[in-house]
Amino acid sequence: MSIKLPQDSHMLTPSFIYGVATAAFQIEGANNIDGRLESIWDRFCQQPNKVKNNDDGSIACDHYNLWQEDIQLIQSLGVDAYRLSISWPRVIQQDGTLNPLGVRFYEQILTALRNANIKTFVTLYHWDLPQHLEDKGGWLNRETSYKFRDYTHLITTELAEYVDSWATFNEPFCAAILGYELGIHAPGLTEPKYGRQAAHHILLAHGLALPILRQNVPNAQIGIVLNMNKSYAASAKAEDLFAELMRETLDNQFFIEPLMKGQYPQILNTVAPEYVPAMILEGDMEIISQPIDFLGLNYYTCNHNKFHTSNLFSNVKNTQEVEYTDIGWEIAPHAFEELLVNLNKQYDLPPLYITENGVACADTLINGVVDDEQRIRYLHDHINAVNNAIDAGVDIRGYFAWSLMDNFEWAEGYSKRFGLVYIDYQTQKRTIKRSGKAYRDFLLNRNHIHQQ
Ligand code: IFM
Repeated sequence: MSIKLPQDSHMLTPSFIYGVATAAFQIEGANNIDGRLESIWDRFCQQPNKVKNNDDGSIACDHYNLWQEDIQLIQSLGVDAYRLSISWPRVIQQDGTLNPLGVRFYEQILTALRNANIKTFVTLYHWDLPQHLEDKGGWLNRETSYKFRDYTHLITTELAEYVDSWATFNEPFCAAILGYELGIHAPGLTEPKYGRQAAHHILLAHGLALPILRQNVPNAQIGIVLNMNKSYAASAKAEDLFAELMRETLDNQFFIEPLMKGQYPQILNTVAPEYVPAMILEGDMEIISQPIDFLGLNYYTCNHNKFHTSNLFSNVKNTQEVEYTDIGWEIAPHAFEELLVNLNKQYDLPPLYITENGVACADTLINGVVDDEQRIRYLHDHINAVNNAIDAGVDIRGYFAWSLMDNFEWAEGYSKRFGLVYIDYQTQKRTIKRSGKAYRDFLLNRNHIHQQ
């Protein structure tokens, strides 16, 4: 099994960017070294049974110490770009000033990537809010949006010269709804109204950071990353079609519509006003909807929805026989293509990057080999889904596999493996899986095609 595209695919031209992605908390470890402050995920992990096996991020992939080896790994995969995130609590001290040791860590990584001719896609917030800000209300407190703007100003002033692309946030849906409404993620709050208010403040923070980024990094691309799954109705019954609409509205449109059109989905005002953020100040929507250079999209799976009287929808399994991943997510590349084509019809989109796509497999290392055939098929099928969407007119400029290496999978701890590289958490030994080699060979092959 290998990863292949049609010979005439636009995705084989040199301008299309391929990368691998990670996030700070998931790989770095060293969470109390060199002045790094506590984050909401450190605190969440300390609470019993919030994270599978009570795992935490104190060591993770020890990337804080092994970053040089990891950059060599990235290089050996032959990718064009690396997407990473900056840990806010590592680079900003309690008094709001920069932590030089934290800044130095990222400076070294970004310099090494530059020297290796690898483009850098940096995310400013991948869920690790400093705990001291959570203690003052976190994303429920409007003040946090201004703190994010200040952090953006300080860190982009320092790192401007090293970064090609800046994303303000990764997956506001997860940070706000999983963290403040469903309690599955840090900080673990479960008040129904909290999720949408936290989401509003995150989107506001994104908007407040944009002029700062325009000023500090005028030559970089600036955007935000949203996660989207494709929603389907469980049946053709009107009530299930309504459930599908509400799932799509609350999970996807709620986040993209403010960015693109400066409004939350109007249907919520009549059908589910409890999902409209309670505190929106005059001017907020204009701040949120300022132009961006790119939109990052993370795609993994689809969902099927049945009407539910109190929750509007409930998740059910597909009635067709389909394949699932080790984390229980349906594999649905056709849904990826549909999602992209639909979004392109709905909005006047900026260029898109697929900033994450990947699969959790029950990988095992046997005699030095991880034979992850399912992951190779997944990558092949999803890269081809992107190709079909491009053929249908969607402007997509890049694709990042999630993830470079196995890492801390949030509430699932280390039990789920998404990497192209296997991590032995006892020894920290890295082993490139068969999928990593297939991705590398696909990229090598692409280079040969355009050298001919
Ligand atoms: O590991 C996460 C990542 O941090 C955000 N997007 C989804 C991935 C897989 O769950």
